Amino acid sequence: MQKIIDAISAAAVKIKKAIEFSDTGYSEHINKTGDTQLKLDIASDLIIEEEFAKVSSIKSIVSEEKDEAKLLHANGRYIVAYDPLDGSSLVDVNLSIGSIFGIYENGTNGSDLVCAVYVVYGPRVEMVATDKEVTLFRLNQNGKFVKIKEIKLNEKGKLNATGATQKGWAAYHKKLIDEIFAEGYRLRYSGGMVPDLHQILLKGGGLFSYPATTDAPKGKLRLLFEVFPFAFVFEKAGGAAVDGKKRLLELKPLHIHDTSPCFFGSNTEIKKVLNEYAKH
Ligand code: AHM
Ligand code: MG
Repeated sequence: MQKIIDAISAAAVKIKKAIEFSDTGYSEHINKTGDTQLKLDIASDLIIEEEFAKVSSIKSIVSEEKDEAKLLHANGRYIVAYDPLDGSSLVDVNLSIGSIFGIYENGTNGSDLVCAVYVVYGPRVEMVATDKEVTLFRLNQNGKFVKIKEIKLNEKGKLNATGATQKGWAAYHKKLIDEIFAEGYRLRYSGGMVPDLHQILLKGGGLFSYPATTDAPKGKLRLLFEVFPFAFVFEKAGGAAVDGKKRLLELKPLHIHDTSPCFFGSNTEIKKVLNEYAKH
């Protein structure tokens, strides 16, 4: 496992350079989810694939930017699913973006996840990885990630990150969000799930929601490379992650690019979600 985390660290240093200095324009390719890929999405995907190709324990990779899973080492043990550059459409406005990795064994159901890692490219580059605990690392001036601290969520937070187009929200979702704001929560939403969730984790808690909408009844965020890894991080940090009715990590995708409505947060906020959604 450490070799996989080292490969992610090496890829992150290269991706950070690509973000800073290479072309931020669009390519002519459209990925499986229907997004036109940025040249940076493709470059980041290749950087990660090159690093993972050196790690013999990785059997196959599944990328948001590839239509199909790709075999790397037939005798490998792990399947690594990743979003090479999540939130990449925010590069042109110079907001923070990230890379997300789920490391699975035997299959790619939520219950097969054994480790989750993400990297935030912000004013500083940080990496969060799960072991028994959730650990925050920061890139130092020598190009090495050094441990900063363990991340633990409080039982209740103060932030409310509300995703998806509001005109497509169900009335009961709007009621839930309005009630949370009425309790005094502050809005925090950049449109990049990595920095938005990182903020909730580091500021002690709150709620991030990306619900089903009328135009996207199964939500937008992808189970394998976005939803499951963050569900794993939130649970390990003492919080919770649900689809409205049940634990996200109990879901079994039928296809590698499947999506789900998702809610990540500290326990108090997730209980509110479950209570409201149980009525519908
Ligand atoms: P991407 O993988 O194409 O970058 O899309 C995922 C991003 C998430 O980072 C973010 O939470 C979400 O899309 C924002 O979507 P919206 O603009 O609909 O709120
Ligand atoms: Mg993404």
